[in-house]
Amino acid sequence: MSLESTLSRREFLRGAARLGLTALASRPLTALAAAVNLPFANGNRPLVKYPQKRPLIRLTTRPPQLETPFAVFNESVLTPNDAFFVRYHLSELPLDIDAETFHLKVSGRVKDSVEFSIDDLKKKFKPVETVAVNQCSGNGRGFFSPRVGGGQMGNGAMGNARWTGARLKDVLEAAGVLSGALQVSFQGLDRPLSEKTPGFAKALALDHARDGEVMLAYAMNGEDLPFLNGYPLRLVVPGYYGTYWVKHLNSIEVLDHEFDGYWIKTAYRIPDNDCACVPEGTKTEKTRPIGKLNARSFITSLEDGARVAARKELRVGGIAFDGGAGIKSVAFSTDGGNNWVDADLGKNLGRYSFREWTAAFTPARGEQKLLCRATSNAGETQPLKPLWNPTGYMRNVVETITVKAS
Ligand SMILES: Nc1nc2c(c(=O)[nH]1)N[C@H]1C(S)=C(S)[C@@H](COP(=O)(O)O)O[C@H]1N2
Ligand SMILES: [Mo]
Repeated sequence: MSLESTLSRREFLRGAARLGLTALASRPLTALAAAVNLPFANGNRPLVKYPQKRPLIRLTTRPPQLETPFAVFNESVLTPNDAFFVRYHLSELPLDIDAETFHLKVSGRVKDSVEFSIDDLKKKFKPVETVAVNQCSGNGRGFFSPRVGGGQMGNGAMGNARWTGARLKDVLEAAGVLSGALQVSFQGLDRPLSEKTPGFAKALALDHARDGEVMLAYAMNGEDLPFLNGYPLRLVVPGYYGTYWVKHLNSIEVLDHEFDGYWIKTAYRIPDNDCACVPEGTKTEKTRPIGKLNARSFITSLEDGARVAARKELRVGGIAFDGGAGIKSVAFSTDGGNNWVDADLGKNLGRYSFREWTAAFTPARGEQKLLCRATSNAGETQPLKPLWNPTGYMRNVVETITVKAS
């Protein structure tokens, strides 16, 4: 039941106008002359300005899929809302959302089916805040070799924000979860173009849903969520890949059985082994649903190919994160990985956040290969060679950039 299909085109446009999103409802968006070249085959992408967003790297138009230009990650440890990446699977976006009439419905194995407005969620439940990384499972897929199908993204399908909302635990408690409940499913208001495509729904185990950390977020970095990041309400699942962070969330159902929707049963699955990987070019036999983020780190203060002054000390900076153990250390190498030093870690914004790091570097004349490698408090570290899987998920190889000193 798509809301849009029950509305006339005129009403639809009126709704979009209210949100200032007519540019999304009609076709042409201000295509800027600018473009970027992601460093892999067919990596040429336009930089396009969408409502509430600065120019971002466009992967697809319908639905809009936008990647954050990598330099943004050097701007601030919290990714600005207007630069935060955008990922959708379905084409029909709920441009007619009205925060005044919007309701989140909680139903299924509960004492009472209940509905909450955004105002209810703000007033009836204690607001909580978490800084957490939202990263797409396919972040960096464009670098897979051999190449794999799916959105060919660079490393800009991630972002770190301060999320504010109600604890899912508290909202489930208010509805009264009944015995026999096993999982909780979530669906948003976006819809497929064709009835044959399954709506975007995900599920979590009941214990996970009630862990006190999973959140119904109505604010991001102190402001309403941008429309394209799930306005007016989204699920935030700290430490887990973005696929679980359902946007435009209006329906929660408590299930007495295991959820068997397409987006968990068929899509977003990884090889069921320790590395979530298989030999290059092979298929996956046994799979499980994707789960927590693995450890990653990036140099953000210098671009690959940057020119630096020789024999002058500079500080190299970057970010690191993992699935919630928190970052213990970041090792930094300036000689292609032969020698490593411990970087200095920046302020700790919580174990789900980007952690900034810096390290001193005095370049010798010529080319230098700079690497960084995060280790989590759980002892997890990044592989020196990329791990491969046929869906292009969970890339976390140690990244290398080359700088030229003269
Ligand atoms: N309703 C809805 N929620 C969704 C999706 C979607 O297609 N529809 N995509 C998911 C995926 S795969 C990712 S990576 C994140 C991206 O969040 P963002 O667009 O706010 O960056 O949203 C998730 N939530
Ligand atoms: Mo994703």
